[in-house]
Amino acid sequence: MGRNIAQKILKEHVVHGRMVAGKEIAIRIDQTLTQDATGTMAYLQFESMGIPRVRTKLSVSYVDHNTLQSGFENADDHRYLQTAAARYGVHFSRPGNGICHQVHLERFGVPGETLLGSDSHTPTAGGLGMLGIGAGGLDVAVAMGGGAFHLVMPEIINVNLTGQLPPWVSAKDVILELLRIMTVKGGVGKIIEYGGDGVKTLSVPQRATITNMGAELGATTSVFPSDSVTRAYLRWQQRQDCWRRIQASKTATYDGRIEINLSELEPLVAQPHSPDAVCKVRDIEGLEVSQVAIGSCTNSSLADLQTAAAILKGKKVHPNVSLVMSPGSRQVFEMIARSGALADLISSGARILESACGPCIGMGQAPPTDGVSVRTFNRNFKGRSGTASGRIYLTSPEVAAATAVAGKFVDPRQLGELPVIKLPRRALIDDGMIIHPPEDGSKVRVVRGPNIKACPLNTELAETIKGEVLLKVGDNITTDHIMPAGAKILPLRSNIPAIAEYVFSGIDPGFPKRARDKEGGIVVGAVNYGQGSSREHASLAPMHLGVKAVIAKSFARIHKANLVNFGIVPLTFVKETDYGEVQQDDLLEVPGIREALAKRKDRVMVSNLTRNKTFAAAISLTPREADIVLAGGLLNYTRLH
Ligand code: MIC
Ligand code: SF4
Repeated sequence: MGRNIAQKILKEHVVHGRMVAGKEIAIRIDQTLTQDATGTMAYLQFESMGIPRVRTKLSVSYVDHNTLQSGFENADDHRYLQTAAARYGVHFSRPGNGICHQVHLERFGVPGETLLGSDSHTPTAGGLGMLGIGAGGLDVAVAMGGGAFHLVMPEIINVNLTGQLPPWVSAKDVILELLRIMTVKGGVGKIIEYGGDGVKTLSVPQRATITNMGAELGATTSVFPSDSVTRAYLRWQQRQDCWRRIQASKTATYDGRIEINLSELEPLVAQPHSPDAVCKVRDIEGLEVSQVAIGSCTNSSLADLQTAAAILKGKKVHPNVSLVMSPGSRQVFEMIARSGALADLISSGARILESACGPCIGMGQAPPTDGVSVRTFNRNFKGRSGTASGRIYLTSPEVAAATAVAGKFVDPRQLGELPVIKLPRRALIDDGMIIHPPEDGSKVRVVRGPNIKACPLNTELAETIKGEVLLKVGDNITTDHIMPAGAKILPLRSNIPAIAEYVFSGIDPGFPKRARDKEGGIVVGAVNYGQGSSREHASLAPMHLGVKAVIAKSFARIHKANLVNFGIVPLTFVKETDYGEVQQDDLLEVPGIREALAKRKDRVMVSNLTRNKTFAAAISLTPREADIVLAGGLLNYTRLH
């Protein structure tokens, strides 16, 4: 039987286990990427392993998130990252060079290779036929040290694309349609593999928009074939040497199939506060907006920005709208500057930001109170923009640009012909903002600022867990809820005791104090607990506050792995109705949890001492994961093994 693309790439990299959906496998990692908000912890963890130099084919450290330097913290982190990169053999992409995923696609991604990144949107590289997977910083640190990456073999879902996108309809609408069909939890435990006749009509940046936002499906990764379009893109980037054809065999099989006819799509929008709350733009036409933001790793390719500029050319941004634009990379920035598109954007009244994540992670540009903000980004979780009452809508650059002029939602198809944009024959290649590590970095002094504190360690798992329910939350709680980001909190990413003071701050500001007063406890979650960002701080900081276990209806993949990595026990309700029986402040006890994990049991009984009831909780951990939790996390486990 022939293999599909995901199986072909995995097969070449698997070092342990059988590729059977649901079973644990370990894969060799060719490349890693880190960004500054997760990178400092990742390199601190790498340093604690005592390995002199990275053992990957290529590792890149990007600075793109924490670029607002309102205090010394971010600047110190950048200096730490730069010196650590030189010391340990990592390429360093300087601040201003662009968003990790966009730059990686342009300059480093290789079809058929594996990429592990400490950022959930690492699957962007799937647009090139690369297998990019997001993970916590500690998993990336292990991969940098040459260790394999362990994951549960996902199911592989084929999305069959037919037809061709009509004018004004874009790649963003393809992934929004898939989010509408599958929801934000529909991709958990799955790889989304694109195929069909429609694929050849999509450019690599368009494919990358789609694979980027596959993260919002909860998917392990998403991947496109590597075909002649991929080769043309790599040639454009003067990197054709790394191209190889990767296509699914004719006889390949899949665990599921979804059909999307590109010709039938129309402009779509994700409404507040979830990327899967998708409707047609025409259904909300006329809704007034106060901000439009074009950029982020989802939609800031050259074609995206040229298109937005062409729509805005000769027009002025509506008086009630603030339009901001952040290019995805310095390559794109310089190219729109040279083509004149930047001048058109400036003349329309757009506020030009640097080439970085910016408003996407709440680094400035918070919308006004109750404001409607239309963004070409990938996440619209409540509060992520920095304004609790802000209402964030996710759209394509076409819809965003048209809306910026109108001051209200418009279906851009009414605007007549889509302006034709022309891309230059060659991309502008200048890697001058990427610092290559020296051959021998052993003499480089790694510089740590005062805000950089060591990564805390957990203790071995106790025989029994006993503690109060510190908080009970509902479905689809994101890691932005657990460990918020934004301009104020992100600078504390290298300082766990300080950042821990903000755990759950958007939902329940009293959480850290309560956790400390009660000497820790348990968190109760519902469906898809921990979706979104890969930030391991969403488990490290609760661990620091004494959280011992999270009992939920189900977990998002990366967050569950991060809980395991820091020795917090993830348990799931066997009977979902038991969720209703537990309330905040209830005193719970899980006797014999240590023995249950050691004996590989698949369930434990939890006693609710407050209500005099018991319920069953499932333990769905691989033997390796169980051992990691027993040891009190992956760092302790690695020392023992
Ligand atoms: C995000 O989009 O939420 C981030 C910020 O890029 C995160 C990483 C982080 O929290 O630093 C992600 O997607 O993993
Ligand atoms: Fe940056 Fe936003 Fe992309 Fe995360 S989703 S990497 S914050 S641009």
